[in-house]
Amino acid sequence: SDSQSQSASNRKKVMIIGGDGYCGWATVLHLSNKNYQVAIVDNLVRRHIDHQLGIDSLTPIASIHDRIRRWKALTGKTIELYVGDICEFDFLSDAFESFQPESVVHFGEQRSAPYSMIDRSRAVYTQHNNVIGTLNVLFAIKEYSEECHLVKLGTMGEYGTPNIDIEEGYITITHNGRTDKLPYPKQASSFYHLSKVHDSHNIAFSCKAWGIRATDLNQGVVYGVMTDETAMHEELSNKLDYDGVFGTALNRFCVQAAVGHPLTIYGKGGQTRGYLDIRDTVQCVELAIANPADQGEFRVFNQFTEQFSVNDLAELVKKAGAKFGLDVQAVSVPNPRVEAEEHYYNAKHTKLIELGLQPHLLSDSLLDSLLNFAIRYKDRVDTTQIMPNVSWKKIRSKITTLQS
Ligand code: NAD
Ligand code: USQ
Repeated sequence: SDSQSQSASNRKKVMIIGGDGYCGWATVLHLSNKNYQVAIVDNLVRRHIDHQLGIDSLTPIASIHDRIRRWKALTGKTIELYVGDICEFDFLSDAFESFQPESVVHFGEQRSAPYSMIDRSRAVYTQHNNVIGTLNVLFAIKEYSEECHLVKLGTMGEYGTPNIDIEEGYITITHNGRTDKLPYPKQASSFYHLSKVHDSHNIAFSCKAWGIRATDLNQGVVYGVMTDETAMHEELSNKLDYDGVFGTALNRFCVQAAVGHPLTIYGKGGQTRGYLDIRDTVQCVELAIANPADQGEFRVFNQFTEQFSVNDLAELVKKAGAKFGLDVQAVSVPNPRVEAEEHYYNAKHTKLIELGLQPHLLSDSLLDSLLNFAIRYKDRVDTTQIMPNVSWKKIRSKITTLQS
């Protein structure tokens, strides 16, 4: 009816690039549930990479088409789908012209540090995919909708681990008697993390040169699997990576505990990072969209809720496991990465809280539910995929096959 199409056109239109991925899928459903009009742009390359490497999510996940059909059947809400590669500008510009987004949330990158360190071809793929994809998004915004707010997923890893406090994007420095507010120094430690630094520079320049608006969300490591929406039906389940290439620290430790594999602490385990629950990822993105940057502004938020060292996480998972009768052991394995294993770390993260973020801090109950999930699906775990098999120092220009 007219009133229905009227209300549809009043609803805010959000394009979610990478909407078939871990953070993206949870965000798609959350925003659709909040009555945003949502379109997914994704070339499904992550599913393809998983096939190539022989890895799989802990949880079974439905195809993108089944996911969208199930959501429609349960809620009556439509999610539009554009399958294609944002590195192809013709495809991306067609999607922009057709959907006319008011915000674009950009999750669509190769996001594994180990993957980017396998060999030259994966390093080049990662930087090409991420840097050119983001450049194309910037050009699409300039060409089709200069008002459109870019919400870009960056990473806390852009800053590295400096021996001073980490600020949110900018630092005020006094040098030889003069003072300026400058971009916070970047010291990323993989070709993946560096791709995000290059993106940040390209976005900052485009905001200045063309007057477009952007928010860089420097996200910490995400943990958890369920959100209110993905819990509604099996076919809406999110994926959970636990393998040595795409799996991240706390998620991996819960799966390792469930299958009786010693927790894999790399080196001394003092590596400290910012972490957040996937339920806060979706909240933060919603807050960024609802409170857009000004025209010409390049805004940076540090998106995490708590800091932990790898050793802290291992202790927490050991304790939680004991409640399930699991005898969780931890081992130090030779660190495959080049990174500081004992260091100062104190990163600001107040801007999203000021906008209204209500954090889900890591609690016993979350660890219990994540462990429960891992135990429920433990027969799906391929234990040969758990140990890390990508070495920062052994990277070669020759094509490398990963043998487990
Ligand atoms: P993911 O691999 O699960 O999802 C990424 C999605 O982007 C996939 O569905 C993939 O098919 C798609 N994609 C990749 N390249 C594309 C291209 N050229 N065109 C179209 N689609 C493309 O990753 P994730 O864990 O959901 O991460 C999403 C974003 O959040 C990434 O930018 C990542 O760097 C960032 N991030 C993730 C974490 C984390 O812990 N998972 C932490 C901090 C930041
Ligand atoms: N680590 C272990 N044991 C493991 C796995 C990891 O000790 O089994 C250590 C790593 O050496 C590292 C830390 O834990 O010091 C975090 O590693 P991770 O694999 O959990 O996360 P990382 O490689 O940093 O990448 C992940 C996402 C990436 C995102 C980043 C946010 O894959 O997309 O950008 O988290 S951040 O760490 O803040 O840069």
